[in-house]
Parts: sequence; structure tokens; C-alpha cells
Amino acid sequence: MAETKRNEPIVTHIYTADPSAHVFEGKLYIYPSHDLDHEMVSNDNGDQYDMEDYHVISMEGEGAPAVDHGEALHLRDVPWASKQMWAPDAAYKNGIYYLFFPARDKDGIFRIGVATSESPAGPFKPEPNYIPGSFSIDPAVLVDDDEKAYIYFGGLWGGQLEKWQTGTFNPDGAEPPASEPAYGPRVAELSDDMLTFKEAPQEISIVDENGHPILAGDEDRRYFEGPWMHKYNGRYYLSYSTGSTHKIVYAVGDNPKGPFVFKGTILTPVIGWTTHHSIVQFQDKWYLFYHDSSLSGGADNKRSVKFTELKYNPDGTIRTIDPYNN
Ligand code: FUB
Repeated sequence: MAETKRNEPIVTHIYTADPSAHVFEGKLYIYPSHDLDHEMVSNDNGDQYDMEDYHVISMEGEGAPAVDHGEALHLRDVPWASKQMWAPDAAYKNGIYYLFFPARDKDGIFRIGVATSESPAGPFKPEPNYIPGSFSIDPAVLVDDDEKAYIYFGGLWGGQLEKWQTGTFNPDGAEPPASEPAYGPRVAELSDDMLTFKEAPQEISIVDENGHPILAGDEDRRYFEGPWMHKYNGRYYLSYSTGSTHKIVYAVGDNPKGPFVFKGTILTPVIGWTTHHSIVQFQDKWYLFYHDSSLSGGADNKRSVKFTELKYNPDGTIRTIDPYNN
């Protein structure tokens, strides 16, 4: 196994994407999507992202080899799911590891499921049904310092978030006009056993420095998909992909449910259409995990997880990272 280097794929024997990185049991554990090595035509519905399982990858640290722990969960073992196992996240609470993952149900509607394991490397045993009341994609879970856990989720276009604005699935649901507030990601506190929502998900408000909502037409700043929540100096940092403008950006607040004030760009566009990340503190450094399609020569659906160091300015803002020059 090769040593891991900044800005290079952490593994090359499989394609990986959408990395959710955590420190568990003193090691870095990465929960990525597992992109399949098959030819697909790209479309706005994301049909090219036709993944069927998850592998968990761990690293003792920067420079150490990345270890693929093998298949941690497969579509065939999830009774409610039909296809497209997209970006997952993991959390630890109650002495149990939880894997949260989106997939389409038997009606083709994205839902979010949960699976459990005694080990951060899996294998994970799925619950028989998706989380009641769940919808859309890209779950990210924060277990806060007071042990309350929050799940963040939602993604436009293939992720179907715009189809849920009335509270039920509307196949004709569309994005708002450019001059209206953008749709925000959703957040819900999780139940103590982490298997259900404790409350109905609520929409997160992302505002500019004057308190005005970020508008749907502001594609450099509006929420698209891939939420991640981390804390730095006691403040809550919501970061996400802008989708059509291919940036990872962030907004900061003082409450896990927001509102969040837009601050700036964390990662400029990568090779490939999607961009998706996580942020984790490990030992004395902060790391950005991200993906790009360089290893596959630019194929949108064949991505590779990479990492680099993330740095803060003294005022708590994050320094923008150029994935190809940092
Ligand atoms: O990997 C499939 C989808 O692509 C993810 O759910 C999105 O965040 C985007 O990375």
C-alpha cells in the first residue's frame, strides 16, 4: 500500500467520492461513496452516479497508507432501497457506530437510511426501513458537545430537494425564481438512539452579511448539496457545494440550526462536475477531504478522494484552497 500524500487520491484501486472524514479510535476514518468503473452518460438527474455499496477507508495519519476495509454495506442488503447509494456519513454515540446513507426507495424517491456497527470499519447492519420522514440526499451528522445529534441533508436536481417544498413529494417541484430566497438544506435533531428524527426537519436559513437571504439566482453562494457541519472555537460552520458553480463555500452561526451568515469559498472548482467535502481536526491540524475526477481523466462518475490541510485566519475565516496549487 502506498503512502498517502496531500492532493493525491488516497486509494487508486477503486474510485471513491463524497468523503466524510472522522476521527474514531485515534485514526482517521473516511466514509466515501464508491463510484463504479462503468461508462455512463452524464445528465442533470445524476443517473451516472449509480453506486451499489460502501467501503470504509482508514488512515493512521497523513503519510500512512490508506486501508480499504472492504464492503461495509451493499444495496442488496437494504430492504427499502432500489438504487444509487450516494454520499454517506458516519457518527458515534451510545458505543455504536452509525452509517447514514441516501438511496432511492422502490418508488424512485431518495430517502435516508441508517445502519449500525460495533466497529468504525463496519460491516454495517441496515435498519429495515428508511428513517421515517426522511427525503433527499447527502446526510451529515454532528454529535455536539452536549451529545445532542443533528442531521443535515438535502440536494437539488437529482437530489430532489426542490420536490419537497410543500412537505410531500411533488414530482413537478422546481427551484424558486432567481430573485427569491434559495432553498436551504434541512436539519433535524436525531432521537437519542440515532435511528429516527426527534422532530420534523426544518429549513436552514443562509443569509448575507446584511442578514438578507442568499437568493436562488446567486449561484456562487446558494446552497446546492453536500452539507457538512463542524465546530471551530465554539461556532458552527456550515459548508456546502454550490453545484452549478462548483465551489465549496461556508457560512457561520452560533446555533446548530442556524441562521448562518455566508463567509466565503473554501475550495475552488475541481476536475469533474461535482464537488463534495468534509472537514476534520486530527491531532494538531485541520484537514479538508474532497474529491475530483483527475484519476479517471475527467469522468464525472469516476472520482477519487483526496485531502489537504485547511487553515484558518486569526478572525476565524477559512483560507481559500486551490485544489491544484496548495
Ligand atoms: O455521489 C453522488 C452525488 O454527487 C452526491 O450525493 C453529491 O453530493 C455529489 O457529490
